[in-house]
Amino acid sequence: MDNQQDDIRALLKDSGESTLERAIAKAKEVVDRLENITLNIAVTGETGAGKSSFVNAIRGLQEPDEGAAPTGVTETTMEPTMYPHPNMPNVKIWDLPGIGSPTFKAQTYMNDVNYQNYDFFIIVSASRFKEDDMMLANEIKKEKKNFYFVRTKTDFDVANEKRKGVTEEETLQKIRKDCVDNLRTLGFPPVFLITSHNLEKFDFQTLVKTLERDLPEYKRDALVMSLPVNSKETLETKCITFMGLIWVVALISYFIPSLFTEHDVVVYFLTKWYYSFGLDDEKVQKLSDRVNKPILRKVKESALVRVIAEESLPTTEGVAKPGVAGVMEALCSLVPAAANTASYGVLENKAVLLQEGLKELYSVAKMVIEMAELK
Ligand SMILES: Nc1nc2c(ncn2[C@@H]2O[C@H](COP(=O)(O)OP(=O)(O)OP(=O)(O)O)[C@@H](O)[C@H]2O)c(=O)[nH]1
Ligand SMILES: [Mg+2]
Repeated sequence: MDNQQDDIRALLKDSGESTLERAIAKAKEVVDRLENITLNIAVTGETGAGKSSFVNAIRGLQEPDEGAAPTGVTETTMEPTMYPHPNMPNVKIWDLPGIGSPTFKAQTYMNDVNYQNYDFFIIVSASRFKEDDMMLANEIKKEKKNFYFVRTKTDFDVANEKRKGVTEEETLQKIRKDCVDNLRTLGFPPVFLITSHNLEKFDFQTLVKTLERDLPEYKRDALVMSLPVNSKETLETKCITFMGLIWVVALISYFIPSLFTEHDVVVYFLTKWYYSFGLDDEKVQKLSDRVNKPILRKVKESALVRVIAEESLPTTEGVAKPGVAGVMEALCSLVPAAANTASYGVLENKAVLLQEGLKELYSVAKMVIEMAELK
């Protein structure tokens, strides 16, 4: 009993509330928000700039993956098209038609694309930003929404210039200067250089950090959760965000498990984190193939990963639904003090099991990054 009191005190401390009732109410609020929050990201720019490729990249997809946006020289985006995130259907990335196309004139563009629907805009260009891009930025500003200039296909310029003996650093500097000069009438907004073919390179991380900084807290968590894992930094940000939810999951799981009628709360969240860390077979296999290393085999050395993978059946609703018994067993084996699955029902063990489960998933995901030699 004393242990349980200590444990409640620890959970209360993490919740920042003074009473158990208030902490439980706050945990419920956090879960409601996490489950129901939507994040709508608009991607726009002129025809052929690379909008659809960027939409795919931030969803961790590329053609010909199922559900990827069509790309290519003739695949013009004609209507605002919504692409849900593969594991988080509430995160929606909108592939907008290019501004200035015959049906989407600059003057009426914002209304034509229903600007109110979006949390922020990414304005993509593969060269200099044009008059239309700047006009759009001004319109977005008037509506008090945020916009971010993304200069894509940087890989292409770097490779071209390299052939002429120009270093990568010099090329990046030249593009940056060119974009900044070009956008001076807007007060020198930042420009993020990226390539949709490889988000590990150039400024993608800086873009993500900027978005995180600008978004309200609850939207930020949805963004962090949905990001493809392509660096240690992204992985750490995810892990810190999930660690901050342990008190929430532990309290809900113990006091109001009925909140999730169809799921065990602990298993549900661990499965979400497993997907968010990019540990599902499909993603790991793709990476294994890309870098030609047996990463999937290594990942399967973790009993927790194995059991989540074996027991989960991906659904179109997003997160899959693994059986509880196997996951419990794998979790308990990570915590010597909770050597049997009966202890799973005890409040004082919930937070410990969750924490150890999260640490295990994090360390496997870190190993994946290291094997794939991503930074
Ligand atoms: N090298 C390189 N090619 C890219 C990049 N992004 C897009 N492309 C290529 O550029 C072409 C056009 O890309 P899309 O993503 O279809 O461009 P879009 O803006 O959606 O085009 P529309 O829908 O026609 O307006 C495709 O052949 C892509 O493969 C990139 O970052 N690097
Ligand atoms: Mg397109």
